[in-house]
Amino acid sequence: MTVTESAFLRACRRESVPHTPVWFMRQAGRSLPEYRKLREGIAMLDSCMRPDLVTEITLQPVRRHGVDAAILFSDIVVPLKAIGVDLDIRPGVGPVVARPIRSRADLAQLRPLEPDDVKYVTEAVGMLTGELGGTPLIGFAGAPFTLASYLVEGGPSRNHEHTKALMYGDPELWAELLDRLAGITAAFLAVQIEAGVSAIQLFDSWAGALSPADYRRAVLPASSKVLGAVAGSGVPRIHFGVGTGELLGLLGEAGADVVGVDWRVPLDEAARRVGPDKALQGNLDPAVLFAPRAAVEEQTRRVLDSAAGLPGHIFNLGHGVLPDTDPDALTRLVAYVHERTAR
Ligand code: 1CP
Repeated sequence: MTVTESAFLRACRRESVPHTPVWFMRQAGRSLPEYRKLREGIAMLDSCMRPDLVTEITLQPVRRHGVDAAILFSDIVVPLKAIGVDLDIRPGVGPVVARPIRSRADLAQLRPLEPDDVKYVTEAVGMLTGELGGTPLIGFAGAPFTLASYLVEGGPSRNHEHTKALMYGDPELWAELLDRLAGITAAFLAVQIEAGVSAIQLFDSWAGALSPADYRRAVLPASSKVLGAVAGSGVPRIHFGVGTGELLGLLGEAGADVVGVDWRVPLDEAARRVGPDKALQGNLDPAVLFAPRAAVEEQTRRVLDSAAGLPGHIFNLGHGVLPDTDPDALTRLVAYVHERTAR
């Protein structure tokens, strides 16, 4: 089977599929013992810059679970690190930024991204497309709002208070910050597409913190710029956020071919909110995988039933795999979705 005719890409294009394709956000990573072993003594960001490690870590969940797509092992802050922003990924915490961006002078940390800044990404994608055969590779980037949250807060944040203070308090500086991030993100996605990824996902993980009116005014223009910049590439664009039930229509409007849905809105209702001509991705609650097998299957059937009438469904979790998830539960889930949906 060619990549172009894979179940995953056919579903992105809303064509008929032999079975519902499945992959998991954060399918590579801490849930896998082979990942933990490989990462021993190597810092997260260092591992992202080593094409041999990136290739091996990306392939691990494909081999183990038989998922229908691979996702490049990287992180949303990699392009920021690549342009020289002083940041680190701390174990058990996440991205931490040395000098948070709060003023116009701080914007000087953000110069445009050149393809040469991320040669290791180009190299890793090249190695992976060789190894993956007919399995599509998904590239990704963080959306401007989610990246801005890390940059303005200086690290992970529950309430995004500094970010919102800037957004409401200095709309001009905010627009400039998001516009620069949109340029960096678009360039980072273009590098991955040029290197051979088959689809891209824009992660606006924290956009659910915003009201629809604020999202439309202060965030959508920048995300549209990113998605518009890669629209002509022929590569499907997945647009995802968490807690975005009230924003699903706007995520689609920003320019997606596939809208990612978390577990809070059933897929049939999500389809009504997103409107026609877009595929959907989701949306099993990642915590369901901690329940007994029969309960996992019951909840999986609920997701599949709510997607039954829709052309274009990619099965996924509503957010990333939780670190303590039993990897065998993931392998069983892939097989179960394939069996239940075989046509
Ligand atoms: O040392 C480690 O192992 C650190 C854990 C880790 C891993 C495995 C981090 C730190 N990032 C990653 C990889 C990663 N990050 C992937 C891998 C590919 C795959 O899915 O298999 C992806 C897609 C990301 C993207 C990412 N990073 C997002 C968007 C997706 C999401 O989960 O919403 C976000 C928000 C981040 C920031 C980040 N990086 C790492 C952590 C722990 C976090 C979240 C911190 C927070 O809660 O704010």
